[in-house]
Amino acid sequence: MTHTHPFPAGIVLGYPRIGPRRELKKAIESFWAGRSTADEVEATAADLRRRTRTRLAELGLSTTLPAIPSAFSFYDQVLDAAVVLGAVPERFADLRDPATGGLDLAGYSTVARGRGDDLPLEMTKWFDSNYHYLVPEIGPATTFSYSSDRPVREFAEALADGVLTRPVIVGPVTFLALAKATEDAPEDFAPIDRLDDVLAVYADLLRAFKAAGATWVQLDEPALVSDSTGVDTDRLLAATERAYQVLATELTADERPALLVAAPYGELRGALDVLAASDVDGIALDLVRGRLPEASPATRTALAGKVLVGGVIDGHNIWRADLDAALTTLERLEGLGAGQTAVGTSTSLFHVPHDVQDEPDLDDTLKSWLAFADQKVAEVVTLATGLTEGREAVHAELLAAADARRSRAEAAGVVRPEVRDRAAGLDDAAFHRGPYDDRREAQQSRLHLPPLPTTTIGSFPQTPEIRKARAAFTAGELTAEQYDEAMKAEIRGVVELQERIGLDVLVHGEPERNDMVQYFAENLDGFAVTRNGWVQSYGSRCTRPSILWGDVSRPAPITVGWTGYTQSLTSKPVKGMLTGPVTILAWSFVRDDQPLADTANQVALALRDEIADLEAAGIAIVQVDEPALRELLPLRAEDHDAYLDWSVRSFRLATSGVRPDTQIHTHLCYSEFGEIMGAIDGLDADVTSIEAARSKMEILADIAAAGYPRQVGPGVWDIHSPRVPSEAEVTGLLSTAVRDIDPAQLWVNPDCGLKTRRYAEVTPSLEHMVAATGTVRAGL
Ligand code: MET
Repeated sequence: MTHTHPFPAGIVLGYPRIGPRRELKKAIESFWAGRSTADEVEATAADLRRRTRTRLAELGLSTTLPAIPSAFSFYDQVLDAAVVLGAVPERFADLRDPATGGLDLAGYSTVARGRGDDLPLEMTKWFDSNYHYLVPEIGPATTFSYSSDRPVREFAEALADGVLTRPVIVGPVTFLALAKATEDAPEDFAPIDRLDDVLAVYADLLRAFKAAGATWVQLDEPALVSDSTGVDTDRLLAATERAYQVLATELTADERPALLVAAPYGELRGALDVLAASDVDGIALDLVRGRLPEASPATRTALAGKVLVGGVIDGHNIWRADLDAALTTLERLEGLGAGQTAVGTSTSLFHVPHDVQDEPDLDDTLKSWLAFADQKVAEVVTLATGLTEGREAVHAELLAAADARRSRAEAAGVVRPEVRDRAAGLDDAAFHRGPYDDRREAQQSRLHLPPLPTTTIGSFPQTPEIRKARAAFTAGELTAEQYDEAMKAEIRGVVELQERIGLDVLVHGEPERNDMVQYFAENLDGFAVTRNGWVQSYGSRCTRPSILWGDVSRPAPITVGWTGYTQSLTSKPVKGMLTGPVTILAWSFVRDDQPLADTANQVALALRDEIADLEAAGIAIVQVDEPALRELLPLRAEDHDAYLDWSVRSFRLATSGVRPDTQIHTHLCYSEFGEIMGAIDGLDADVTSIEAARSKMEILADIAAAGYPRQVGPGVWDIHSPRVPSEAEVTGLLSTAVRDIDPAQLWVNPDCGLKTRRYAEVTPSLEHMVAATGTVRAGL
């Protein structure tokens, strides 16, 4: 019943795995490219794991109690769990080792990345983070067997190195809640139906950990804080009860390590009572996103035999914690009477970069307000000391944290009255344009576009030449004038190509942008950018989120020069290209000292000014990209309306300052249109482009059914793969489209920007798109 193994006073739920210099990314990409062997990648990975352990120990985590997580992954933790369970889709069955059922590194990579017509596992967002996991495919016929001892070997490797770690694996309920049913599964099948079969393998894994000497294992169950996984709450709670009946009770405490169930990203609510009533040995709560629980008397009694980890250090953001407040929260958590109260991070630290001390370009004052992963580990250690030895023991650290917060609150630029006054003085009119019908007419008589106008989403290939020029400019080898000239030459090429192909609305191709968010961050006040602040987005892909630390304003026009130059080259309309406020927030580390809605409106006002300048420069169409609109949707349905309300308002604030004859476009990427249809309508954009090629335009039926009145550009070319769609294929998609919705509402464009593609794919694909449009137009 009670945990028999000692638990440390402070832990982190997980740590970045990509390496301070993206060592893992480089190693695995070189393996994929055939430049290194699997053994070489394994050696790099083992070295990285060892350095991580050493670092975490140096920072003060225990090496004799399981404070340090063993939570490595070559690609994704959900894929790792699927591999342990042997749950690899049928189309990859040949990759499995005939003896164990496991995958070698090449096979594992193939499941993650696909081969030929065998599509990889689908990728989707991990809770409300910007990390993407691979979606397991589970059907009635999926076989489960303990197929990979890799996690156990990694635990043993650490132990042999003198460090008792705590293995971390995605828990059974979350694994199944995040899985999707295989295509051949009957309608009424859900992956969670397979719970018992999966539990049998988890039991094998736990026995293996025990045999290897693990004292505690962490099972990550973030599905328990969400009502958006597709499994309804009652089913989720029943599955939780069953899962931990099997793993914690039926598998006795002698047969397995102690179990810590971690629930990052939100509040456990009813699931806390279920876990408390089970025989799991510990529960880790996210006390950054969630409130302190009001446990029932029964739950309090049950907690007396358990470890409760208070996740008070934010794993999601990069600000130094208010240690005093965190300690108070922990003291109140102690009041729940758990057998032991420990300190933790709210989530794994893999959402934040490694080390703020590794940022030579960041301003020292700004640096003093920040905590990346290593600083957060130190915060956990401080709080653990405070909790066990009393506040006095960490007096100096608490004071230093308070000083940093004071410095931040008072610093120039954090609060700028002129920015605040402008936002406070907005009236409702700032969020509204005139009636759509009037706008449509005014825009048509200004633009004279043919039916089914053709365009692209903005970016053209980021060629090696562009990257080289940017690197040379950053290194000081090119002057600003030379760099400008290189970009202009690129733009001329992109314009010529679009004119030759015969597109109706042109773009400049975004050669000057390293990244659609960082570019704006570099050009707005209130942001800072990092040099080494990489975080994993998926697989080997990393992003370097900017830091939004102060009140935002636009010191000077940003895109007007480039867009105006482009327009001067052509008589076709050129579409101005901006990133929307929600996406800028979603893909940055955002200040935590004011509501997101207020921050979004500051960004929106800066964009509003930019759009006004574009309009004044004669630009008739402006696209404001919001691919992250759906991404920030809260995990609990009850919070959706409030989020959609402020996010939609910020878009409208950015875009409502224009004349009726200026056309506003937006691009949303994802095809999950249905559930936020109301919000999309609320954006009031004249034209909305969306991803639709993979789902064969299914989305249009929903749009028609909803009576959506404005124009849409469903993507006709899936740009995520190097495949070139044939003219016939695009003609087919467009023929469906003109049947499903009024052709007067329809635009023709690819699914997304073309920056990751090569011209060898872009040129023929766009040619096919334009030719197909001609055919379908002729039939209208
Ligand atoms: N305008 C951007 C581009 O074409 C939109 C990208 S959305 C992820 O690259």
